[in-house]
Amino acid sequence: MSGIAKLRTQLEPLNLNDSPTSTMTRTRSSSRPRYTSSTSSQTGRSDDDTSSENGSISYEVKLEHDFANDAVSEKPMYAAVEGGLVPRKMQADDFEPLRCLGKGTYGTVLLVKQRTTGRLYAQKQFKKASVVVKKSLVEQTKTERQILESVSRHPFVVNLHYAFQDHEKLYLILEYGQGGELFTHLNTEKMFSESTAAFYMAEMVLALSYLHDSLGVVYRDLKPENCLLDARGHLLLTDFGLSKVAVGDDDSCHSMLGTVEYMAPEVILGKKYGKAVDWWSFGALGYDLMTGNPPFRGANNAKIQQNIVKQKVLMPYFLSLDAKDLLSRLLRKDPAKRLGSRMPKDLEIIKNHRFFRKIDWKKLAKREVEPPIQPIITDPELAENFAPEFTDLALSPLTTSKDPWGSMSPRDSFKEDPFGGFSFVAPSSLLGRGSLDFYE
Ligand code: ISQ
Repeated sequence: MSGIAKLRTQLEPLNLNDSPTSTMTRTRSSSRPRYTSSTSSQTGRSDDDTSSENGSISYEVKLEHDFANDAVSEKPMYAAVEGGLVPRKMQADDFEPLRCLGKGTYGTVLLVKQRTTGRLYAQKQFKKASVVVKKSLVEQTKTERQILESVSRHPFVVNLHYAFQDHEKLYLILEYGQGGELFTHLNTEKMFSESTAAFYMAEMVLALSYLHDSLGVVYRDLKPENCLLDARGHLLLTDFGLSKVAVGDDDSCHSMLGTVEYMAPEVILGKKYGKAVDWWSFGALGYDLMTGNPPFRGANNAKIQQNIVKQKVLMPYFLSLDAKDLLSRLLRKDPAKRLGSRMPKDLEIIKNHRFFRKIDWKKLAKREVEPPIQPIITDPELAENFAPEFTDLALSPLTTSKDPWGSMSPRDSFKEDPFGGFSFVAPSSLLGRGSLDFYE
């Protein structure tokens, strides 16, 4: 059975519905201005489009039904009661908040310590109040959880360990990318050498092609901020809030989401689009890594979008012919002519491109290639590789308080709850990184 067919079999019982999703505006401190899309314009849809009133689309997974994919088994915690131990689900108080790692429109990412084990995780939390008011966020959260559940075993994708909720919030307990954002390291160095860029791009190729070919996921939000490094300096893709499982055979989507600078022309034009959008973003990201800037810039979103659609990409003189060749093939405005649009053939062309000539793909897949940047970590609890503007923030009492509704019966507290059943436990085999057998 193909990857997509398998995923579809897993998703069908979940009753996938079309429903509106939100657009995203992200703020981020940076020495370089970055703009994000908050528009949702749509044109050029076809009959197979699953569109909604505001033109945005997504596939909603109804979480009233608990979901555990093939790789997942419930592994309950135990609560002491008179006469013995009873199983109970993970809850926020099982994790001690240590610091803030980042904040976005949809919530906060905290560094937390599991009280029973001392293990460190990144906790992504979503306030349910805001989520419920803006219904579309429900879908975004579900999409993120759904995708994370499926992709957790990939060596270059942030691992989801637990997902649960209390009355107030939804929680994703994720692998902690101790090395911080690739973006932070790029800002420090201004631009990377071609061999450094080739390493990160190569790990991205493996993660992206896995998402596309095995899971049918269009990442859609590939940019430096979403590329974390683990403690050894290997890539970890994160932030699947904008990713989507392409359920249709034709592999096309129509919603307008994502970060403007890395957005493919067909997305901007509201045309039907598919996985080739990620190969454009991959090219734009590669350009950014090697030059210090994305390929198309402008004073505002509209100007950037106009440049992406119309402007010829300029290649700085210092790029090698190999880099220029690869980038210009990835940054073709016509998706049909773009490298990456004809898989699996194009994957081989990419991997065999002279730009990647020093990459040993087999070793890379096993994380056996030494990363070019070894993050400096004196104490993982200090989160030294994250921005002080976040890590120095005082944790709010709300963040650290116990759930006042925690003692309620599950039936009462989950009544009419759009996130009903939002809980997930990765099997213990996933709690370490032991799954490097993807490409053997
Ligand atoms: C994991 N580690 C650090 C930061 C993160 C941000 C978002 C998602 C996962 C993360």
